[in-house]
Amino acid sequence: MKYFWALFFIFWPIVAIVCCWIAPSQGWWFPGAPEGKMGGRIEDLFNLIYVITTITFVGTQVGLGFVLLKAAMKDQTQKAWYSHGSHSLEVIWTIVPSGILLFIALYQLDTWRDFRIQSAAPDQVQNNPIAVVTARQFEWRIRYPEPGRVFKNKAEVDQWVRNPEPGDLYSVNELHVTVGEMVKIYLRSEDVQHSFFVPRLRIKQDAVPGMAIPIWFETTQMGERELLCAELCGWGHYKMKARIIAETDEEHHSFLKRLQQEQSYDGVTKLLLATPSSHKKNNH
Ligand SMILES: [Cu+2]
Repeated sequence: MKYFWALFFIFWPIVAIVCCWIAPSQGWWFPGAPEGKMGGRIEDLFNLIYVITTITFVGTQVGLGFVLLKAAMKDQTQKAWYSHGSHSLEVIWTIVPSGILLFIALYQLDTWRDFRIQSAAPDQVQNNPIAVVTARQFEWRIRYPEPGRVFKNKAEVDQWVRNPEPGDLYSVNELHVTVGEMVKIYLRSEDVQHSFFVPRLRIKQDAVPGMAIPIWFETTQMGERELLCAELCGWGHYKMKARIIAETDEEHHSFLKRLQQEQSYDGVTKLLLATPSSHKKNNH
């Protein structure tokens, strides 16, 4: 029992080292390699912080285990000795973490700018949003501008983001984008706080009620990738799974066209057109 706590606290850093070592290769953090340039840069930052926290956790646990082990090995008849703290130690463990945090804050500035600062967004997406994505309990509602809609300036974009227009097109839990192209969406929430998380792209952004937050990203591969909600937003949080579908320019146009046809369909015309042939069938 003398050595129990010492061994207990030495055991956990060993588990931590093993887990941290195998986690990236096992895909425990992210599914597969990051997609796009931005995905790679975000993953690099993630890995940097991951290494720092691993070293800190293991370091402090080893320190704790060492102190406990030293105490357990001591002559048990000795009187206890009380410390009233150490000034120099306090200074060291205040300055070192502050320095590390300051380093992370400065080191990530470039990525933050390219990913978050509106004026740094590429020209082609400045006044060219492809959709407004509105999170609500418990789904993602997507509103595309009418095909061919051109926004003259930022004020017009802001106006459109907040006020739907008659020609807008809608879909649920399926965001279509053009592959290989930087696209910009506006993120909104209808009720509580949600979080737009695309693991493959390494993008995560909160959807905050009352705000319309622009984000831009690029897909490099055709096909589907998951879009999840990363903020516990209520009992049905687990259901907020959607897809981002990257397709060619042509496919994207025909998708919007199809959506437009479906939504402008009056519910009668097709039926009337279909009647003569069905009559024929019946006569046979
Ligand atoms: Cu949610």
